[in-house]
Amino acid sequence: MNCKCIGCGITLQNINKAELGFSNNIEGKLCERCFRIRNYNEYQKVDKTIDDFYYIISNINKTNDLVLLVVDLLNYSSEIVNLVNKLTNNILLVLSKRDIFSYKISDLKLLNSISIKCIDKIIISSNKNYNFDLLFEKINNYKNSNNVYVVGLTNSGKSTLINKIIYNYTDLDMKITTSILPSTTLDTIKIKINDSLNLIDTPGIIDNGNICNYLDNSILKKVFPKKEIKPITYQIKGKQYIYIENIIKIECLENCNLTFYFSNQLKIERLFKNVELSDLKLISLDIPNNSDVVINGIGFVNVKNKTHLNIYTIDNVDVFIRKEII
Ligand SMILES: Nc1nc2c(ncn2[C@@H]2O[C@H](COP(=O)(O)OP(=O)(O)OP(=O)(O)O)[C@@H](O)[C@H]2O)c(=O)[nH]1
Ligand SMILES: [Mg+2]
Repeated sequence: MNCKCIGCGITLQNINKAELGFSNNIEGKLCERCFRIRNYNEYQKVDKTIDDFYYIISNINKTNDLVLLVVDLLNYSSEIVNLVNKLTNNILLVLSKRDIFSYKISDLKLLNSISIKCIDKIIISSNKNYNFDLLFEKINNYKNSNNVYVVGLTNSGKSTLINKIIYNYTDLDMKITTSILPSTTLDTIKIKINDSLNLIDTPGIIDNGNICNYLDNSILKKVFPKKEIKPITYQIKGKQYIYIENIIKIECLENCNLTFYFSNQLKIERLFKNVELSDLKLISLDIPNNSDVVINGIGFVNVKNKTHLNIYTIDNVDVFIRKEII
């Protein structure tokens, strides 16, 4: 019988150390990759494609089961809309990582910033165990059968959410592997929460426009906010440049106020001089009043008064304007 890794769902094998799922002991519970993430914080990137994921979605569509769609507000992109359009099941929208936004901003405001077709929505924080009783109640109210799928983009916090439900509402002594790297969960993992509820974790969909796909582990560690983001405002006078690590440069050509909602671990610098950064592409944007400029996967810049910005970032990364959410 094929045994699956309880950390990431991959089928265990003891033949090829270089292949996914390797474990010396295939009757054991964890593959070597999960063991290394958990014990040494050693991350091995995995190349997955969107097709691997849509195969799972087509199987979910064959059921009538409830889907929890987990969305991280720092990573809300058109890929989520594509995903929703492909799903035929009832969706309970779960906005994750509430803790990274100040509690002065109301839940309602954050919830209203996303409009997708769903039967209900809720905002939670797994780190702070925020709103889990209500989430659990909603899951039980809306489920059509014993099975409930947990889907979303990579890194949206699906596995961490399931771990919190295991911790809060079961006596199970187990955890799914979680990490800062995209594609931590590699295949479906079915967890029996009680006699009438199984939660099924799924591999996250890869969003090619997300900057995290193109960053080294050292920067990735700083990209994900571990606590509340303290926004930083710059009053720009004349021509100035803002640098975020060496991965984003913003050229401001006129007076404006820019407020940055990025992890405070990232180095954000304002300079009067232009430093050439190789391999970054230019995106030139005319920004209307009260807008956010979203740099997919890392954060957004709030702009109150209309202005023009030249944004340089890594090729393939989505940069787009939306109506401000805060
Ligand atoms: N601040 C904060 N971080 C969180 C929260 N939930 C998850 N994270 C972090 O988000 C990252 C991704 O979490 P995972 O649970 O592995 O995400 P996932 O959706 O299962 O990712 P894949 O398996 O790759 O699809 C980890 O670094 C988590 O610690 C939360 O409530 N607050
Ligand atoms: Mg996962």
